[in-house]
Amino acid sequence: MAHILMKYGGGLITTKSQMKTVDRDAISKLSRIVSELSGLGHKVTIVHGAGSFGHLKAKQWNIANGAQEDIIEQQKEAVNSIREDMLQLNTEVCNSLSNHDIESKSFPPSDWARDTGADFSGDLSPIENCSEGVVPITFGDVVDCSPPKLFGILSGDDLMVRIGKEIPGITHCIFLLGDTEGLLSAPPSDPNAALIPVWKKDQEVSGEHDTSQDVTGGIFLKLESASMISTIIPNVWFIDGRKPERVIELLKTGTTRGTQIVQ
Ligand code: IP8
Repeated sequence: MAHILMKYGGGLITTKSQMKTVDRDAISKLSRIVSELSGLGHKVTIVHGAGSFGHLKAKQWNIANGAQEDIIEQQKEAVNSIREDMLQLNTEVCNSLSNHDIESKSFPPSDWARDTGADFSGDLSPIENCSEGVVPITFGDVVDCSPPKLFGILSGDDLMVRIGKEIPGITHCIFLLGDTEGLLSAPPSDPNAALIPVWKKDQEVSGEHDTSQDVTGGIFLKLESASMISTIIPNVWFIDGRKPERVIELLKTGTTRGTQIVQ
């Protein structure tokens, strides 16, 4: 039996550029795969990103850089509002799982995590000890931070690192991407971009980080996170989330189309 830690990219489950637009078809396809994996006897843990339920307001009020005296009141309002929006997106994911007869339990980071980056503080044991047959879910969120910052953005990629490294028994760690088949030799918009099937730390990539919509680190943070996880977990992959059946193929055959991250 495998234990698969999956991250649904925010750009996969929402339209990133349009405020709070959820992609229910993409989410439903993912739920079907989770149901199939459970049917095969595997355990699944899910982390999801924020997409347009988090990044746009966070960008507008500069939440990632913490409290700023001149706009603190608006920032506090934005923090509450982003947290509510994230709960709403999370409910979409959970409802879809439930429509596929999968029971899940959510762990919103604003309730249990503090500070940002992969060394954030927070107790992962409730996620680890979630009842058998129940899929634990957590997600990128606005978390409280020590002064002077007061608040900041904890990315789902940082949660992947900590869960991947600290919860024992995880065999596969999969980043499901919204706009690409894996890591490409050039940005996805470039027609000459080719899929890189295996990526090793320090191998150069020419990625792009769309700072107009993304307040966390884009593909570079994902690579760094995946590379850290691959020190512990053997099967770390970037896979096209629009074709989640590739996850089943990976589990059944040991390989699929995507990028494997190795040490
Ligand atoms: O999409 C970011 O999480 P990510 C969370 O996993 C917010 O990087 C609230 C912008």
